[in-house]
Amino acid sequence: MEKIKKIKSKFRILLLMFIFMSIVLIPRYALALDADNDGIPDDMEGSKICLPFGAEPNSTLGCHDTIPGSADVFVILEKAEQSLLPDDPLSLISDEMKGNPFINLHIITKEEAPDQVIMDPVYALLLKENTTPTDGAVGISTIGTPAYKIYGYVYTQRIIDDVWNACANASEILLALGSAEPVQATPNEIAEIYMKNVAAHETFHMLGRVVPANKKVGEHYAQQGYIMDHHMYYKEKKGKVTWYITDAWADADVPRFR
Ligand SMILES: [Ca+2]
Ligand SMILES: [Ca+2]
Ligand SMILES: [Zn+2]
Repeated sequence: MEKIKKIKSKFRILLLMFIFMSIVLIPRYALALDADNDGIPDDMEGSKICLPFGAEPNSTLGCHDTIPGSADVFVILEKAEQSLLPDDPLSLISDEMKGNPFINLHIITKEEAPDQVIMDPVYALLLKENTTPTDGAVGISTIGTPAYKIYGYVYTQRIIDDVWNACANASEILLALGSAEPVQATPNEIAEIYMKNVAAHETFHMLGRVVPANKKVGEHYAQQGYIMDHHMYYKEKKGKVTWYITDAWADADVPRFR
């Protein structure tokens, strides 16, 4: 009797150890496969992803270099038929984040990622241009990660109308970019950087970036000078209209993938 008990308890210890190891060791091993946390496994980093996923290299569609240690972010930019977007609408991401180890931006076409799929479980973010002119938000998107299929909008005509309406009776028009001193600018120049700001802002919402909410005005308040917590505003004084538009990123502007 005594002997059987002993064997049973040894077996129980072994069983518990096995369960413990399954819980603790296996997930750790799985997580270690994607060191830069962009959904692309380590053993594929540094090589090309050819789209649609699995397409032969040198196919008519694109192959994209991935970078180990840098988040590879894929964005489908869906312009309106009569697009009002400036050239390179995502330049605030590609310029400002250059040298930042976190972002390697891939702007791709719908044909390259039908259904937004890059590779399971990585999706391209879908940023659409909407030229609806009536009042409303200048940008909207789902807060998420590339692990989900999500999309957002930038409302280009509303942005242009915003700027032109504000400047309609101005004797002088100025633009203060980031923390720089205001300089003279045209409404078109202001609308262009405004659209780039909104495109970058919505893209980063789709990467899970939010700022801590302010008690009174929520997440979009103009005070820190960062793209993610700033809506554009202007001041008018004796006919002089000054726009304040942010083109800087916060240190914590790190994309989230899971
Ligand atoms: Ca990776
Ligand atoms: Ca990467
Ligand atoms: Zn926002």
